[in-house]
Amino acid sequence: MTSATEQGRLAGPLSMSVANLCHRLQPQVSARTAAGFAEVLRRLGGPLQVAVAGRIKSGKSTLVNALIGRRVAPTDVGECTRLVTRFQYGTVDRVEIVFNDGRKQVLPFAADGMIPAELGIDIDKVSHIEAYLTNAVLQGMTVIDTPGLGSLDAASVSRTEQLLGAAKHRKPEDDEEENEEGSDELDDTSRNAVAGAEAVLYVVTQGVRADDQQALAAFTAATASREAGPVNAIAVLNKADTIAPESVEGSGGDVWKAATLLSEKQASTLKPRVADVLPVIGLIAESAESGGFTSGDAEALRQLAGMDDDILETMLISADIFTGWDCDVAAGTRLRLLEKLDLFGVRYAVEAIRAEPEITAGSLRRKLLDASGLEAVRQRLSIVFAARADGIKAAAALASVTALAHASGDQAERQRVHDAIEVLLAKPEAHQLRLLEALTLVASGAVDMPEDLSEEVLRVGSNADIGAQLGKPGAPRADLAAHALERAGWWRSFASFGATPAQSRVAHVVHRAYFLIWQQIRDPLA
Ligand SMILES: Nc1nc2c(ncn2[C@@H]2O[C@H](COP(=O)(O)OP(=O)(O)OP(=O)(O)O)[C@@H](O)[C@H]2O)c(=O)[nH]1
Ligand SMILES: [Mg+2]
Repeated sequence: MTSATEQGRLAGPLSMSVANLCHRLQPQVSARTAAGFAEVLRRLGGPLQVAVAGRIKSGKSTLVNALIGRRVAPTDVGECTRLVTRFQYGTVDRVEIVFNDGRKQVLPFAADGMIPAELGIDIDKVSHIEAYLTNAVLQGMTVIDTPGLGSLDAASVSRTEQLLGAAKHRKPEDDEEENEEGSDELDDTSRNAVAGAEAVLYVVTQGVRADDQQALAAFTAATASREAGPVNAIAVLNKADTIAPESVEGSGGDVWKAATLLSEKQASTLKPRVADVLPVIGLIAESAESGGFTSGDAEALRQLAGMDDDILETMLISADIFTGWDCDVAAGTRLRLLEKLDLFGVRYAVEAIRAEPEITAGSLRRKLLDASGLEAVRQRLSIVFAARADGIKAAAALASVTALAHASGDQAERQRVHDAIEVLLAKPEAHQLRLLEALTLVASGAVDMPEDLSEEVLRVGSNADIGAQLGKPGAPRADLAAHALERAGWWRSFASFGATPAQSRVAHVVHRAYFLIWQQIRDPLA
């Protein structure tokens, strides 16, 4: 049975039912599969694991720092940007290097509170880094920083792909030999069951180039097996500050408007792989959220705000002019401002000071945070991921259980696990899992649907709010109920007539979803 401590941390009833399944099966499977199940159980008991993935230098680590609210992940340089780092909640701050052979080495954080940029060890032998922080955000989710996809460094890419679940096979020379049948050593499938991400925050930037497309292809390939879809993947358009608004039609010269328009365009390209694309300025978010922006910075900005407008405009033309110009604010200070806010942030802060000369350093920081778009990303994360953590985690765990059974090579064992999963999925309370599965089949194109029906499945499956599920946000209850009933009937007849067998299976699930929605509207307290 599930232990009390595990139960206390499980995300909800679906995770609970999968945990119970693992416990029941453990004594009936080989030692190695059982060890894999133990890892699945451990992961089920932890917070949702969100990987921040994307092309090299897209600003992943910067965004990780902003989300955690502390500058811990090295940005820009250093060998750590080539490793997967998992930031998770711990009662004592510490860094653990995990080697490919399972060995661990504990390191202190560097003096500046960050993960040391250089580790002084052979990183080819390193599997990943575990960073434990006493940080409230991490109680809700584990944030995984990844090396950039599309980087030239093949080893970094394979580390990320492995994490996202794409790497089915590791290099043959890697410790396969020691993994004899029956040993308790974890094999790759099991390791992925622990380290694999359950949700993805995909970071894109404006310049969609050939290698961006490649990275995206790698991402899609990588996440296909981990079932990324609108349920567990969202994207941000980072570095929104660097967008030239005149290059975006309809922006009216406004950077944020341009970023919003571009995000919408990207959203239609990335659909239905991601739920949403949100513009963000990771750099400003990081500085405002992680203590990077100081009262000294505010003072320097105040000085700049006092300068002649024409001169300041000239300085803000480019980074070189801004730091090279001869003026009262020390060049080193200007360089620091640039590193923390870039030109857009400096201009934004100066305008804020000019509009409100008495503004305090604290309010200025707050204004910068508002301008960064981070709050919207946080909200989206909490709607899309946190609210669905139970379903996402349970689905990921079931996928791992299936993969483990499959990898065992034992036909009887595979059948036993398969049967147990079927029994679980047949229970009424597992309906949400079936809906997630149906949604993923449609989103990934595995089941072909006419476009309007695909959209409907995505809408019903990936929204938490009934109005949004029915495409009628804010409509009166009676309307919602009538609509849900009408659609339930429609999907039931589509399942029986006119659908292919694959479509029919999806249609049955959607019919049931509408029926349950209708029941809930009619009888909200039941
Ligand atoms: N102007 C601007 N620069 C940014 C923004 N976000 C990140 N950067 C800069 O982009 C550079 C790369 O940022 P990182 O966070 O290291 O990017 P990364 O994706 O983690 O890079 P790799 O791990 O090496 O792939 C750094 O110099 C950041 O300061 C942003 O929103 N605006
Ligand atoms: Mg990085």
